[in-house]
Amino acid sequence: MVTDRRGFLKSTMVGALAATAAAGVTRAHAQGALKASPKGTPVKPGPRDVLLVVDVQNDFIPGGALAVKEGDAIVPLVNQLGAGFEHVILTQDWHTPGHVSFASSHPGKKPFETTTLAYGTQVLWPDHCVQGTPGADLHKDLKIPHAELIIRKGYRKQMDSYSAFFEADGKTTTGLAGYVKDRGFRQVYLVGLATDFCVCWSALDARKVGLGASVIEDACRGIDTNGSLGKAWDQMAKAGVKRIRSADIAV
Ligand code: VGL
Ligand code: ZN
Repeated sequence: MVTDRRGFLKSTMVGALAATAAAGVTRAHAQGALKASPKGTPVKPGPRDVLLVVDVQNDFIPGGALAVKEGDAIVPLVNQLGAGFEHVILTQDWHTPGHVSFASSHPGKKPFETTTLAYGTQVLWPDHCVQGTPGADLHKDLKIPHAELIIRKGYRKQMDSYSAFFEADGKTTTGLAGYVKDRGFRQVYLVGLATDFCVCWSALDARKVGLGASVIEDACRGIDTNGSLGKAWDQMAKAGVKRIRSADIAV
Protein backbone atom coordinates (compact mmCIF):
# COMPACT_ATOMS: atom_id res chain seq x y z
CA MET A 1 0.00 0.00 0.00
CA VAL A 2 2.79 2.38 0.91
CA THR A 3 4.58 1.36 -2.28
CA ASP A 4 1.42 2.06 -4.28
CA ARG A 5 1.19 5.51 -2.76
CA ARG A 6 4.79 6.28 -3.61
CA GLY A 7 4.13 5.13 -7.18
CA PHE A 8 1.09 7.33 -7.34
CA LEU A 9 3.00 10.35 -6.07
CA LYS A 10 5.76 9.79 -8.62
CA SER A 11 3.33 9.46 -11.48
CA THR A 12 1.61 12.70 -10.57
CA MET A 13 4.78 14.77 -10.20
CA VAL A 14 4.07 17.08 -13.13
CA GLY A 15 3.36 20.77 -13.50
CA ALA A 16 1.42 22.55 -10.79
CA LEU A 17 0.52 19.26 -9.18
CA ALA A 18 4.20 18.58 -8.58
CA ALA A 19 4.56 21.88 -6.74
CA THR A 20 1.53 21.14 -4.55
CA ALA A 21 2.64 17.61 -3.75
CA ALA A 22 6.19 18.75 -3.00
CA ALA A 23 4.93 21.44 -0.62
CA GLY A 24 2.77 18.85 1.12
CA VAL A 25 5.67 16.46 1.53
CA THR A 26 7.95 19.19 2.91
CA ARG A 27 5.33 20.23 5.43
CA ALA A 28 4.78 16.62 6.45
CA HIS A 29 8.51 16.09 6.93
CA ALA A 30 8.78 19.18 9.12
CA GLN A 31 6.13 17.62 11.37
CA GLY A 32 7.89 14.29 11.55
CA ALA A 33 5.37 12.71 9.21
CA LEU A 34 6.52 10.76 6.20
CA LYS A 35 4.28 11.47 3.23
CA ALA A 36 1.23 13.45 2.26
CA SER A 37 -1.94 11.62 1.31
CA PRO A 38 -2.13 10.89 -2.41
CA LYS A 39 -5.89 11.16 -2.20
CA GLY A 40 -5.46 14.87 -1.64
CA THR A 41 -7.54 16.50 1.03
CA PRO A 42 -6.68 15.40 4.56
CA VAL A 43 -9.67 14.43 6.68
CA LYS A 44 -10.77 16.73 9.50
CA PRO A 45 -11.75 14.78 12.64
CA GLY A 46 -15.36 15.33 13.64
CA PRO A 47 -17.55 14.86 16.73
CA ARG A 48 -18.01 11.13 16.13
CA ASP A 49 -14.29 10.48 15.72
CA VAL A 50 -12.05 9.59 18.64
CA LEU A 51 -8.28 9.36 18.87
CA LEU A 52 -7.13 6.35 20.90
CA VAL A 53 -3.62 6.90 22.25
CA VAL A 54 -2.31 3.47 23.19
CA ASP A 55 0.20 2.85 25.99
CA VAL A 56 2.56 5.82 25.58
CA GLN A 57 4.21 4.80 28.85
CA ASN A 58 7.77 4.97 30.14
CA ASP A 59 8.34 1.22 30.03
CA PHE A 60 7.72 1.20 26.26
CA ILE A 61 10.14 4.07 25.63
CA PRO A 62 13.91 3.52 25.07
CA GLY A 63 15.38 3.03 28.55
CA GLY A 64 12.18 1.36 29.78
CA ALA A 65 11.64 -2.29 30.72
CA LEU A 66 10.02 -3.24 27.40
CA ALA A 67 11.47 -0.57 25.19
CA VAL A 68 10.00 -0.16 21.72
CA LYS A 69 12.54 1.12 19.21
CA GLU A 70 11.94 4.85 18.60
CA GLY A 71 8.97 4.72 20.96
CA ASP A 72 9.71 8.28 22.07
CA ALA A 73 9.90 9.59 18.49
CA ILE A 74 6.11 9.50 18.13
CA VAL A 75 5.33 11.72 21.11
CA PRO A 76 5.45 15.15 19.36
CA LEU A 77 3.32 13.80 16.52
CA VAL A 78 0.84 12.20 18.95
CA ASN A 79 0.53 15.55 20.76
CA GLN A 80 -0.08 17.33 17.47
CA LEU A 81 -2.73 14.83 16.42
CA GLY A 82 -4.29 14.98 19.88
CA ALA A 83 -4.75 18.73 19.50
CA GLY A 84 -6.69 18.13 16.29
CA PHE A 85 -9.25 15.78 17.85
CA GLU A 86 -12.16 16.95 19.97
CA HIS A 87 -12.27 13.52 21.62
CA VAL A 88 -9.22 11.62 22.87
CA ILE A 89 -8.96 8.45 24.97
CA LEU A 90 -5.66 7.30 26.47
CA THR A 91 -4.82 3.75 27.51
CA GLN A 92 -2.41 2.48 30.13
CA ASP A 93 -1.02 -1.03 30.40
CA TRP A 94 -1.51 -1.67 34.13
CA HIS A 95 -0.23 -5.00 35.43
CA THR A 96 -0.13 -6.48 38.90
CA PRO A 97 3.24 -7.48 40.35
CA GLY A 98 3.90 -11.10 39.30
CA HIS A 99 1.54 -10.78 36.33
CA VAL A 100 0.97 -13.92 34.22
CA SER A 101 2.37 -12.16 31.12
CA PHE A 102 5.78 -11.72 32.78
CA ALA A 103 8.49 -14.29 31.94
CA SER A 104 9.60 -13.96 35.56
CA SER A 105 6.33 -15.62 36.62
CA HIS A 106 7.20 -18.78 34.64
CA PRO A 107 10.27 -20.63 35.95
CA GLY A 108 12.70 -21.50 33.15
CA LYS A 109 11.13 -19.07 30.68
CA LYS A 110 12.85 -16.07 29.16
CA PRO A 111 11.31 -12.85 27.81
CA PHE A 112 9.93 -13.14 24.24
CA GLU A 113 9.38 -16.90 24.61
CA THR A 114 5.79 -18.10 24.66
CA THR A 115 3.68 -20.31 26.87
CA THR A 116 0.19 -21.75 26.65
CA LEU A 117 -2.43 -20.43 29.02
CA ALA A 118 -6.15 -21.19 29.38
CA TYR A 119 -6.97 -18.49 26.79
CA GLY A 120 -4.28 -19.43 24.27
CA THR A 121 -0.67 -18.62 23.45
CA GLN A 122 0.89 -15.92 25.58
CA VAL A 123 4.11 -14.12 24.66
CA LEU A 124 6.15 -13.69 27.84
CA TRP A 125 7.50 -10.22 28.49
CA PRO A 126 10.00 -8.60 30.81
CA ASP A 127 8.21 -7.23 33.90
CA HIS A 128 6.67 -3.96 32.72
CA CYS A 129 4.00 -1.37 33.53
CA VAL A 130 3.50 -2.54 37.08
CA GLN A 131 0.69 -0.59 38.73
CA GLY A 132 1.88 2.58 40.43
CA THR A 133 5.50 2.34 39.28
CA PRO A 134 7.26 5.05 37.22
CA GLY A 135 7.47 2.63 34.28
CA ALA A 136 3.67 2.58 34.12
CA ASP A 137 3.39 6.37 34.04
CA LEU A 138 2.47 8.08 30.80
CA HIS A 139 5.48 9.63 29.07
CA LYS A 140 6.21 13.03 30.58
CA ASP A 141 6.11 14.80 27.21
CA LEU A 142 2.68 13.43 26.30
CA LYS A 143 0.50 16.52 26.44
CA ILE A 144 -3.16 15.97 25.68
CA PRO A 145 -4.87 17.72 28.56
CA HIS A 146 -8.33 17.50 27.01
CA ALA A 147 -8.25 13.67 26.84
CA GLU A 148 -11.58 12.52 28.28
CA LEU A 149 -10.79 9.03 29.55
CA ILE A 150 -7.81 6.94 30.60
CA ILE A 151 -8.60 3.27 30.30
CA ARG A 152 -6.40 0.82 32.17
CA LYS A 153 -6.04 -2.78 31.10
CA GLY A 154 -4.15 -5.94 31.98
CA TYR A 155 -4.86 -5.53 35.71
CA ARG A 156 -6.13 -9.08 36.21
CA LYS A 157 -3.18 -11.08 37.44
CA GLN A 158 -4.06 -14.22 35.46
CA MET A 159 -4.99 -12.59 32.15
CA ASP A 160 -3.25 -10.25 29.75
CA SER A 161 -5.03 -7.54 27.78
CA TYR A 162 -3.35 -6.08 24.72
CA SER A 163 -6.64 -4.72 23.47
CA ALA A 164 -8.26 -1.66 24.97
CA PHE A 165 -11.66 -3.33 24.38
CA PHE A 166 -11.38 -7.01 25.40
CA GLU A 167 -8.91 -8.93 27.49
CA ALA A 168 -6.92 -11.86 26.13
CA ASP A 169 -9.79 -14.37 26.41
CA GLY A 170 -11.60 -12.24 23.82
CA LYS A 171 -14.65 -12.02 26.11
CA THR A 172 -13.85 -10.10 29.29
CA THR A 173 -14.66 -6.49 28.53
CA THR A 174 -12.70 -3.45 29.69
CA GLY A 175 -15.87 -1.35 29.40
CA LEU A 176 -14.50 0.69 26.50
CA ALA A 177 -16.96 -0.64 23.90
CA GLY A 178 -19.86 0.45 26.12
CA TYR A 179 -18.29 3.85 26.73
CA VAL A 180 -17.65 4.47 23.04
CA LYS A 181 -21.21 3.44 22.19
CA ASP A 182 -22.69 5.66 24.91
CA ARG A 183 -20.65 8.59 23.66
CA GLY A 184 -21.81 8.00 20.09
CA PHE A 185 -18.35 7.62 18.58
CA ARG A 186 -18.23 5.81 15.24
CA GLN A 187 -14.63 5.90 14.09
CA VAL A 188 -11.48 5.22 16.09
CA TYR A 189 -8.07 6.53 15.02
CA LEU A 190 -5.23 4.68 16.72
CA VAL A 191 -1.72 5.84 17.59
CA GLY A 192 0.87 4.67 20.12
CA LEU A 193 2.75 1.57 21.20
CA ALA A 194 3.13 -1.05 20.12
CA THR A 195 1.83 -1.32 16.55
CA ASP A 196 1.93 -5.13 16.55
CA PHE A 197 0.40 -5.72 19.99
CA CYS A 198 -1.79 -3.23 21.80
CA VAL A 199 -2.46 -1.01 18.78
CA CYS A 200 -3.24 -3.97 16.51
CA TRP A 201 -5.45 -5.84 18.99
CA SER A 202 -7.34 -2.66 19.83
CA ALA A 203 -7.90 -1.91 16.13
CA LEU A 204 -9.14 -5.46 15.47
CA ASP A 205 -11.54 -5.28 18.41
CA ALA A 206 -12.77 -1.86 17.31
CA ARG A 207 -13.85 -3.51 14.06
CA LYS A 208 -15.45 -6.37 16.03
CA VAL A 209 -17.68 -3.96 17.91
CA GLY A 210 -18.71 -2.26 14.67
CA LEU A 211 -16.47 0.79 14.68
CA GLY A 212 -14.42 2.14 11.83
CA ALA A 213 -10.73 1.86 12.66
CA SER A 214 -7.71 3.63 11.18
CA VAL A 215 -4.15 3.14 12.38
CA ILE A 216 -1.97 6.22 11.87
CA GLU A 217 1.21 4.41 10.94
CA ASP A 218 3.83 7.10 11.50
CA ALA A 219 2.42 7.82 14.98
CA CYS A 220 3.02 4.20 16.06
CA ARG A 221 6.07 2.01 16.54
CA GLY A 222 6.26 -1.79 16.74
CA ILE A 223 8.07 -4.41 18.82
CA ASP A 224 8.41 -6.90 15.94
CA THR A 225 9.20 -10.17 17.71
CA ASN A 226 9.07 -13.32 15.52
CA GLY A 227 7.52 -11.53 12.57
CA SER A 228 4.74 -10.01 14.67
CA LEU A 229 4.72 -6.66 12.85
CA GLY A 230 4.09 -8.05 9.37
CA LYS A 231 1.48 -10.44 10.76
CA ALA A 232 -0.27 -7.58 12.53
CA TRP A 233 -0.57 -5.48 9.35
CA ASP A 234 -1.94 -8.52 7.45
CA GLN A 235 -4.54 -9.21 10.11
CA MET A 236 -5.56 -5.57 10.28
CA ALA A 237 -5.90 -5.32 6.51
CA LYS A 238 -8.14 -8.42 6.47
CA ALA A 239 -10.33 -6.95 9.21
CA GLY A 240 -10.85 -3.70 7.30
CA VAL A 241 -8.58 -1.56 9.47
CA LYS A 242 -7.35 1.39 7.42
CA ARG A 243 -3.62 2.06 7.36
CA ILE A 244 -3.11 5.79 7.10
CA ARG A 245 -0.49 8.43 7.86
CA SER A 246 -0.63 11.58 9.94
CA ALA A 247 -0.62 13.67 6.76
CA ASP A 248 -4.02 12.14 5.97
CA ILE A 249 -5.48 13.94 9.00
CA ALA A 250 -6.12 17.68 8.99
CA VAL A 251 -4.96 18.99 12.35
C1 VGL B 1 2.21 -4.23 25.00
C2 VGL B 1 3.41 -6.16 25.16
C3 VGL B 1 3.01 -6.32 26.47
C4 VGL B 1 1.79 -3.07 24.15
C5 VGL B 1 1.79 -4.37 26.29
O1 VGL B 1 1.46 -2.00 24.70
O2 VGL B 1 1.80 -3.23 22.92
N1 VGL B 1 3.00 -5.12 24.44
N2 VGL B 1 2.21 -5.41 27.03
ZN1 ZN C 1 1.69 -5.53 29.05
